[in-house]
Amino acid sequence: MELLRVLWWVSATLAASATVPESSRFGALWPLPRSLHISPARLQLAPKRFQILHGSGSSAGPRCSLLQDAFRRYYGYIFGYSKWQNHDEKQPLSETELFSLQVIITSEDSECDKYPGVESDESYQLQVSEPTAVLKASKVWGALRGLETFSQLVNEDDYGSFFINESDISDSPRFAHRGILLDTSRHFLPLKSILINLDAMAFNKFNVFHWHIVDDQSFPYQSITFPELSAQGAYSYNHVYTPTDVRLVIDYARLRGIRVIPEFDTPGHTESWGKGQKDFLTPCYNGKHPSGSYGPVNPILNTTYDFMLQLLKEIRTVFPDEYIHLGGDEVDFTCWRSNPDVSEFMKERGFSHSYTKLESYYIEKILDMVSSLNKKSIVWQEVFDNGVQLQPDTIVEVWMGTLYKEELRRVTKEGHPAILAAPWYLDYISYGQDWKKYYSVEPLDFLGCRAQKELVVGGEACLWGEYVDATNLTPRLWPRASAVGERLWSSKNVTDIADAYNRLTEHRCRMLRRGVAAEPLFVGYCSNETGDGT
Ligand SMILES: *[C@@H]1O[C@H](CO)[C@@H](O)[C@H](O)[C@H]1NC(C)=O
Ligand SMILES: *[C@@H]1O[C@H](CO)[C@@H](O)[C@H](O)[C@H]1NC(C)=O
Ligand SMILES: *[C@@H]1O[C@H](CO)[C@@H](O)[C@H](O)[C@H]1NC(C)=O
Ligand SMILES: CC(=O)N[C@H]1CO[C@H](CO)[C@@H](O)[C@@H]1O
Repeated sequence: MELLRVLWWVSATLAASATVPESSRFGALWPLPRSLHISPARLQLAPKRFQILHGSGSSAGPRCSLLQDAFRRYYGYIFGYSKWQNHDEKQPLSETELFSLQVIITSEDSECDKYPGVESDESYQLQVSEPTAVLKASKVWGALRGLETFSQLVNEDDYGSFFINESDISDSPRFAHRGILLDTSRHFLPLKSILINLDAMAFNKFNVFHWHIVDDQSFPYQSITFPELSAQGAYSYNHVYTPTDVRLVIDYARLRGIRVIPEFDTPGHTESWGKGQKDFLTPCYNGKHPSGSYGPVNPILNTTYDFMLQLLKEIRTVFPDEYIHLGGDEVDFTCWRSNPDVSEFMKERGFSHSYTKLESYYIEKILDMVSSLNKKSIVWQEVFDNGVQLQPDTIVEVWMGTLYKEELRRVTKEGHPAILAAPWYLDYISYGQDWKKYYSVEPLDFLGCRAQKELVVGGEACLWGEYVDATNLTPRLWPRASAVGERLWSSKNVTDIADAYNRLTEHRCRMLRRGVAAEPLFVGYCSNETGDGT
């Protein structure tokens, strides 16, 4: 107790003495755009008159429902929370007025009806000056990011008037892959929680939902081909994602420029699969006899591969993304070692006693299946560490502990793309402002040449679900993940913690206003608050 008090006093004193840096006057932009000029000229917006619309010359017209939907949504974020919503709007505006935001998609193919991918262009230019602001983007994905930025520039004063400064912004992400991992196996997450977090992801310019959908504890994915997997493997018949649910998540994400990458983790982490798929798991032995318990996927049976091919064929059609995450982490060899049939199989193939060779044998087959289905794979780092023959474009996700810089060096030296997750395991919680730790990571701070650095496609904040369900998911994730969001979007030199603190504090209040129950960074309150956290 005493120690906590001291800690509190120290951090309170530090926070109070931090000077407010110049750039915090730029409003609460989060993540900070690449290039930003804000003028002192202030324009007023009248909610009843202001419009977000397609600009002339845009390749996306009113038929682009993705943008129509976004215009409605952002109009709501900008004006919808005003406590003055119904006050008399006839009062004359005292200042120069901004009448509209025109959104112009410049390239011939707006990609309005497509799904976002790792190559998607998210860049945009935003010019705010009277009488109309112009948002230009090559594709709809950049327009979505620019709408978010525009909405963050608008401020409401005490009397319910809305203002924006004349500004000139040019922006694009530093990394292409900016992900959030949610785990729906350790605890089932209701659809509503997933959707709210997709909203929050868009507010922070994240673009990948890594859906760790199944694991040892439960199998909530309802397969069309193998309905028994969830019928037997889910926590209950209520705890499943039907094909309609999955469709909804993918569509909701697409409208926000977010990719959905499902993870079907094998050969470990598969206990729940065994309930609905006979002979899929390895029977463990106690001496000469089966012990009744089961281990990882049984890699010695042909039926295993027949099943996996059928399942992957379904996954390929259900999830439109170019990538499937195949897991491959933390395979426990104890059960394989106990099983005499496995030993026999290994002897026949000359694996001697190398269980990593057996694991590789399995994973290489699965990787080949995925590429024969014209998809690409992501795997956890052990797959690379164990010397599995990867496809050249297989992405390695680096997650283990403190030696991640060395791992990034080795993965990229072999020419593989990498995603960094190790410093961003948000399920680890502690006292204080751990967002600063996440914020201070520099993903490219490892030994390697330029070509190696270019292989780092991005990173992910991971919220594993052992201690997380719908009650605490959102506050545990936000705004801690926002720190990762800015690190992956903004320029390398955006590292001023005091400035970030000021902007993030306001950004968190904005998330609250928009219905995301983000926890506080530290002491204080949110002004202009209408929802929780008043
Ligand atoms: C925005 O405009 C107001 C009013 O003119 C001014 O006080 C403020 O400094 C401007 N903000 C920036 C970042 O220039
Ligand atoms: C499994 O498949 C291999 C190769 O296709 C074949 O040679 C082998 O006989 C099959 N084993 C069984 C038990 O069917
Ligand atoms: C970061 O670097 C860019 C380009 O060198 C520069 O324009 C920008 O002002 C810098 N930003 C910060 C926050 O130092
Ligand atoms: C975001 C927002 O509307 N902020 C306003 C909250 O209220 C204060 C005054 O109490 C204004 O200065 C802010 O602009």
